[in-house]
Amino acid sequence: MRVLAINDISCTGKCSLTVALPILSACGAACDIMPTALLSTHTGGFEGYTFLDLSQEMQKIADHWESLGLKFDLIYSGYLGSRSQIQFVKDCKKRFLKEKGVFVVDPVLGDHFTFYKGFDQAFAQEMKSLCAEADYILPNETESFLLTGERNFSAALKKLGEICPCPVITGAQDETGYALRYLHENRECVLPLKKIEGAFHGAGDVFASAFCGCILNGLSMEAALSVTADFCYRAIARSEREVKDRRFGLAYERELGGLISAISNNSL
Ligand code: PXL
Repeated sequence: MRVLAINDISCTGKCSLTVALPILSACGAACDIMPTALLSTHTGGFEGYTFLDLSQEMQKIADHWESLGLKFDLIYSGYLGSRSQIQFVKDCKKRFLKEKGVFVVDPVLGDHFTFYKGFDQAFAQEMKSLCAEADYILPNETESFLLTGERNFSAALKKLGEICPCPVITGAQDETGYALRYLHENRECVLPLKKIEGAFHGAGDVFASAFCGCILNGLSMEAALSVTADFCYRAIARSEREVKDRRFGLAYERELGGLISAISNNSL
C-alpha cells in the first residue's frame, strides 16, 4: 500500500504531515509526502509564525517522481496554501493516482465558522472544484458551510453530494447532538459521537489520516468512520487530561495501538 499525503509541514503543533506520516505508517502504509509549505507552527492561535511557500519545489518533486514511475493507491490532500496549489493537486491526481486508486480531500478552509488566515471565498470555490474530483471529502462543519452556504446539515449534505459521492461532515453539532453526518449510497447517515467540550487543534488532520489508513486496509466506509471516530475520541479524551496548551495538538500517539487492533479486527 502506497499513499501520497499532500499537506504542509507545521514544525510544531501536530497537524498536517507531522500527523499524517506517523498515523498512516502505523496503519501499514508506505507514506510519501508532498509538502505544500513549511511553517514554524500552524496558523491556529500562534502569532509570528514563519511561512515558506513550496509551490516551485512541488513542481520539481513531481517531475522527478514521474521519471521514477511512482503511482499511489491513495492520495490524500489537506492544507493547501494557494489557488494554484489546488490546481497542482488535480494534476498530481492525474499523474500519480493508480487507475483504481482512491482520492481523499480534506478541504481545509476554517473552523469556528471563520476562514483560517489567508483563505477567502474565492479559495473556497477553488477547493470546491477539487472536491468534485474526490472519492471522499471530509469537511468539518465550518467547511461544509463555507462550501455550500448551508448551516442545516441535511441541506449541506445534499449539496455536497452533488459535488462528491461520499461527503462526510466531521463534528456536526446541532440540537439533535454531535455526530458524523455522511452520505452512503445516496442515503443520509448519522453516526452519533460522544462530545468532549472545547476546541482541539489538529483533530481534523488526525481524523483524515486515520480514515485514509482504514480505507487503505480495505475497511468499508462505515467501518472506517466508526473505527476512526473511536480513535479520535480516545485521542481527544487523553488530550483533555494531558495537554495543557491545546494549540499543540492531540495526544494521539498512545492510542495508535488501539487503532491498529481495530483495523485488524474490522478487516477480518
Ligand atoms: O489543521 C489544519 C491546519 C493545517 N495546516 C496549517 C494550519 C491548519 C489550521 O489552522 O494552520 C498550516
